[in-house]
Amino acid sequence: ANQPKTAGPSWCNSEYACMRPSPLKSLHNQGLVDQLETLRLQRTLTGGQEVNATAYGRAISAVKSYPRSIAPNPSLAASLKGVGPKIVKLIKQYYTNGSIAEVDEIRRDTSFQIMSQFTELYGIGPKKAREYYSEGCRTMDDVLRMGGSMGTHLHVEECLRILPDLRTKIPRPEVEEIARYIHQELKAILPDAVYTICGGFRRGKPQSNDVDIVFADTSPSTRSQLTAMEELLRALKKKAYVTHIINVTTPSDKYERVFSRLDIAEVVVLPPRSDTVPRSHYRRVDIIFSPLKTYGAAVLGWTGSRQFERDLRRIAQSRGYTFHSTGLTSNNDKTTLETTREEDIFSVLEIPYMPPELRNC
Ligand code: DGT
Ligand code: MG
Repeated sequence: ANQPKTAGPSWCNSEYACMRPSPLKSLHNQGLVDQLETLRLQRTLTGGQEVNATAYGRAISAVKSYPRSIAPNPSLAASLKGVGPKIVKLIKQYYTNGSIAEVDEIRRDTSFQIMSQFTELYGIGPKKAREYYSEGCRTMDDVLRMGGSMGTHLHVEECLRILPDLRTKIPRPEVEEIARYIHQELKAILPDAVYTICGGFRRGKPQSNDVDIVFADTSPSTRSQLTAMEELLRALKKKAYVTHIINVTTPSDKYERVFSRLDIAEVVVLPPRSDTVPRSHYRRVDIIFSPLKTYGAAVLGWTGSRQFERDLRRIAQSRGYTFHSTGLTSNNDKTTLETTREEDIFSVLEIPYMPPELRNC
């Protein structure tokens, strides 16, 4: 059997990030994590380097799960899973000089600043950000006028109007208020609907970029899920709570294999002022409807982090399953297991349950 290396407790040496407890912020090495994050973002935006964004992602995840300070002995970074010699050199540089020279350089670079801002726009990935930049775009305004959009249904002027709000982070009490409001409306359609607020909120982030809410109907319903979603959106629009519907999808639009149905509405809401909402902002909300039978998979799949999800899928494959927010499916007989609770998935895969606050890999 593999002996744990010297880096720390054996679990922090797992090759799967989803098995290593990873807090929101590293208690002892967050300064280093911030520096590596800049390198990862820069590699994502420019692409094609020897040490690419994925490699930095793995290294960041390893450092985040390391429960002690690396400062007294930076050489031990070499024993962390996913940290190669090139990154070890950078880590040593960080602890010797207080920063990584290339990071300082990147942060000063205006093209980097501009392109990373573009990717904050909904629907703009690194490739498009690069394209817009090389076509001469320097502001969000430029991008929108060049045809960059927040979903096809919004006009440029409309995007520009709500964009400053959407770029403002959402505090936790408002996230909860939004979920409560939508659930209240849904109860008129599905009285026995339950919900979980997923995404970064569930992982403990103090502020979120959007709200991800997974709903399930706990009573056998005559109404189809998609009809319920349509009715909900109609009701919310009528009250002017939902102001924009960016997109409504079912998995068949996105994936070839549909395990069980999952309907997603990407919307913009404008919560009215209240005690919890001192000033109204437009907010991005993802409303997800899951069958109760696979509710655990939907909640697990929508909680993230992205690195956590990536490695969870790898573990699932190694055990003969395919994991997706629509369910855990056996690769042998293609049956989708009943996973009403998240715990069901961990137990089938025979891995320890990881609380959401420790899934920030
Ligand atoms: P933020 O930026 O504060 O909203 O942070 P997160 O971590 O909530 O990021 P977000 O909202 O982009 O994604 C939350 C999780 O949901 C993420 O780990 C992956 C998952 N997710 C996001 N988009 C999709 C999607 O279209 N389909 C599925 N199945 N999962 C998604
Ligand atoms: Mg989110």
